Amino acid sequence: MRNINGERLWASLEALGRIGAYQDEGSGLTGVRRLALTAEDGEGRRHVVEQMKAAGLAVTVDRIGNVYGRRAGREDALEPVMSGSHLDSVATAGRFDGCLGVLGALEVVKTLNDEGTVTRRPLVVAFFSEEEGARFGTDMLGSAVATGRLSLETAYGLTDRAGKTVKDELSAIGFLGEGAELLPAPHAYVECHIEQGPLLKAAGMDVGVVTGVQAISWMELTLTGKSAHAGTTPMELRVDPGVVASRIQLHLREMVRSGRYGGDLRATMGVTRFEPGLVNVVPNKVVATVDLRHPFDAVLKRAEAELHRFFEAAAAEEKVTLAWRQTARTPDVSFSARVQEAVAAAAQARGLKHQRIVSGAGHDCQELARLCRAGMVFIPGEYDGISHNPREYSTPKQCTDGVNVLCDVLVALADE
Ligand code: HGY
Ligand code: MN
Ligand code: MN
Repeated sequence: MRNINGERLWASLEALGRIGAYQDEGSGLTGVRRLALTAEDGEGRRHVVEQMKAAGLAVTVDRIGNVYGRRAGREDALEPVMSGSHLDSVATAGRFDGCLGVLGALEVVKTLNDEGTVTRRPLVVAFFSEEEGARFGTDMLGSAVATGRLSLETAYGLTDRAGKTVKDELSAIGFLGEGAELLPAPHAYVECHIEQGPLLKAAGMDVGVVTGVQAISWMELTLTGKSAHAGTTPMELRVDPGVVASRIQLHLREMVRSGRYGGDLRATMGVTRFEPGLVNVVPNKVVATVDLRHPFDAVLKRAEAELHRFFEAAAAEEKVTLAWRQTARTPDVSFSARVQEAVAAAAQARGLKHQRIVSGAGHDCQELARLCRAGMVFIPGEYDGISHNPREYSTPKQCTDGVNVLCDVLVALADE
């Protein structure tokens, strides 16, 4: 049984974590901020590309900035086995989300290089653009384009809050590649990722065998009212979009608590931007986002329908104009039973405690699952598995265990 080099993996996570590092005022911790296609993301990408090349991989960049590092197989014409994740982060990130999947796959390659093993099939290490959706508004952007769910034109036209487009920002960081964006189906795809939640650690597990991903719905609402003086304007004369945003927020909590959608509906209003955003001015505009998730798409659809009815009615009652758009929408996805079995068998063989788990977070793997047999290896996180936060932390042993299992699964699939 081969073992990856855990110290080398950990050092690579720490080195990448220094790119885009920032001092988080709230926690006093050092976080990571590498929003997609920013200069920091560009620096992180170049850092990993250098390591891919140093590991002997042939690197290509496609037209949406996805990067693939290919390692030849004994029968090099066969479809490759692919593994990877993303390097972009939210604005208040840790150093494991996405990075463990990319650097873990690279560590598998380095381990195979060290022992001179060449797998039957080629191996490809990948990272995809804007997985988080935190800057351009829709998640799994690069992998959605690579697998045909979103068109390149749609992706190129997405803009950030400053009106900068994906295409221009790809060009600005030097990752507007020439490779065809539609990915030929790999033989299989496996991604190692932190759980980003409390379940595995609480259950005393070393590894999560991921069965799939829950359904996700993102909406962006623009509520327009009438700006006015906060002191002189009588309440009955106001048209206040802030009131509608607050009513929607409270209704989300009522929907969750009502039990109408079982106990698994998750609802988040992550963004509320008030304009002009001044203490003594009734806002004239509020931009708000809603993130709704549920393990079953049919139930999420019912929740969406109720929410749409509610925010239309609340806006009308408050005489506020409502415009809204769907910014991300993915159904629940099930992962390959074959890959799940391989993950479970590898964990078992290593004496690692493991259990099945549904992913609460979206991942590039759910896009690849439309192309080929796909699955994920989760590792537990400390501090209740907190993520999208500088406190995100998994131990060197947890990372090594996860990447060892990843290695076993990739080699098994690549020798099929
Ligand atoms: O939002 C998500 O679930 C993922 O982190 N992009
Ligand atoms: Mn992630
Ligand atoms: Mn994330």
